[in-house]
Amino acid sequence: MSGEGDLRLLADRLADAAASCEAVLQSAPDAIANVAAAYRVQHHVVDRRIAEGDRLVGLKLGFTSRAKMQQMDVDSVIFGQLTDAMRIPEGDDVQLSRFIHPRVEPEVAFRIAADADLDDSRLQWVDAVDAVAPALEIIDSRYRDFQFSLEDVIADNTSASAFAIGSWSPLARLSNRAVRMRIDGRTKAAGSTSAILGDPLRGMSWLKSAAAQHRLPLAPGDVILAGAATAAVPLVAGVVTVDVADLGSVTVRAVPTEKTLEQS
Ligand code: OOG
Ligand code: MG
Repeated sequence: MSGEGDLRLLADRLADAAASCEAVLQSAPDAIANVAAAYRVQHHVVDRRIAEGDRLVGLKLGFTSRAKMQQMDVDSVIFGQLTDAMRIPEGDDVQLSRFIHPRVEPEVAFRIAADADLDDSRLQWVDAVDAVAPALEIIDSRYRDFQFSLEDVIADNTSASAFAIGSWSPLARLSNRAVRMRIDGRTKAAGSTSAILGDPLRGMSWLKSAAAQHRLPLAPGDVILAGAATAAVPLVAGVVTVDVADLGSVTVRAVPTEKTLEQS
């Protein structure tokens, strides 16, 4: 059984791994007793980022598609927390040196309407969404070899590391839109939005019940990443583009870090 102090130590280890880009070993089998304890570690990890200056900007869902569950051998939907420092403006460069062993995956994002009253218990969260956009997520497990248990990955803020969002469109039905991810023009993954819980908007109903159990810090204007439609692929240097049919695309450029030349 882990006390709060032990969970805080685990959180510090994960936060240090992210800051130093050095992977850590998975936690011992009994170190995180259950999913509830794992979310407590996640809250400590995120609280530390906030103490260091980050601002929460939304939530992400994980393992909402069979492709992702099979890839990582995990079979539960989970949530993580997004901060402003993780956001890459559409079209911008992102330095690969920020990450340990990054992977990229195609997603869709929802936006919570500015006038949504999330404290109203009668509100269906699907009704709180006013816009949708193509998105990509860069995940970067802090665990060695990208190997983890369900509790480990929840504690590690669901491998959240960076994300980019394309242009917002008014909310529309999203089932069965073709999704494609390319790096330097070469297709790396292809699928459909139906792979995400049958319809990505279902994730909002899942979040509403998760919010009833956890301290979920969602606010009007925040974004929700609905989870990857396909398995993730290793992120290498190049231009990464995700297209979602009828929604448009989002692009970032992953760049290797220039080595500083020693002056002689
Ligand atoms: C965990 C994050 C899962 C998704 O979209 O399914 C996720 C991982 O695969 O490391 O972000
Ligand atoms: Mg994801």
